[in-house]
Amino acid sequence: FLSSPSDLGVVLVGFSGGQCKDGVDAAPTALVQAGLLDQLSDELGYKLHGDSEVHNYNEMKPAHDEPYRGMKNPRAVSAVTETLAAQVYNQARQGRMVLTLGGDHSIAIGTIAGTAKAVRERYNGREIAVIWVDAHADINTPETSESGNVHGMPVAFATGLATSKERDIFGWLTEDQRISTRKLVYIGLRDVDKGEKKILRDHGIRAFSMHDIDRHGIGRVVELALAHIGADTPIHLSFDVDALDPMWAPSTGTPVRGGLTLREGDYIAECVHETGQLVAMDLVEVNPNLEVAGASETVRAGVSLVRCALGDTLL
Ligand code: NNH
Ligand code: MN
Ligand code: MN
Ligand code: MN
Repeated sequence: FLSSPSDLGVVLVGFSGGQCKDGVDAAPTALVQAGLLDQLSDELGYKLHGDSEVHNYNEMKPAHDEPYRGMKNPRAVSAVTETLAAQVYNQARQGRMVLTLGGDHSIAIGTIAGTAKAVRERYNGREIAVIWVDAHADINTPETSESGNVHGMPVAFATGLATSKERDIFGWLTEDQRISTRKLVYIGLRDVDKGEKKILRDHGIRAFSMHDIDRHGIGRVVELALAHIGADTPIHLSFDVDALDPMWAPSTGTPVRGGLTLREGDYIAECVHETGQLVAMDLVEVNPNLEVAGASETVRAGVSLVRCALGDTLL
């Protein structure tokens, strides 16, 4: 699905408005300083396009931004993700793989919108699949959310389970930017809200929890997840670093114990790469300001996940 497999569109998103903890906006800088982009070009042979500087999207502050349907910072998150959707679209439409470094997970409203639209245009109407690797399902609607944090809602907006008529509060999202719940698959879930469980059940959404990984092993789970998507579908991989156990990724806003080992995370990324179907990846929720002792470990884990998804091999 990529016309130029060695061209990579890079989008660096310094943004924390989808949740309440400062610092997640510093992740792209930390990942770049750890050498990620240099490694992608020098070791993995990618030609990099797009951002060489981090966008400080926290500066995109609307004059007023009171909560709407319980959502916090709704206009700010909407404006940032709308801008991002265009950025990702402009890279993806040229047949480039797109790597987005967040930022909190609300940014996936924009990245998925950009990928979905570009792939539809390039491949006459073809839909993308999304593999969402996360401790959380991020499929709350504004009405089911207990926190009001938009980073717990991106999948609801991306699938159209949540919609809005306010143009400046996600009303800009159009049908060609959305994905189907049938082409969505989760890996790593272990902290799913009550309302989210009902949504997953009601819509028959394919989800592999940590329980499934314990029972079947990561090898079988990834095999089943990819089989659900099918061999002919472009894949957007949205990787929340909190899918990893806090042992490997302590510096994140909402760590949940009992998660993936770093090798299991890397294995998922490696297998997605092997399909040849990967068109976009997000790496989100690295927060170097939290658990400062573990920040460099968390950044290293993030670097490793991206390298694996982009084709680093062990042998
Ligand atoms: N489900 C909770 C919420 O809606 C927590 C979401 N937190 C995340 N998601 N880090 O990945 O706010
Ligand atoms: Mn730019
Ligand atoms: Mn998430
Ligand atoms: Mn999460």
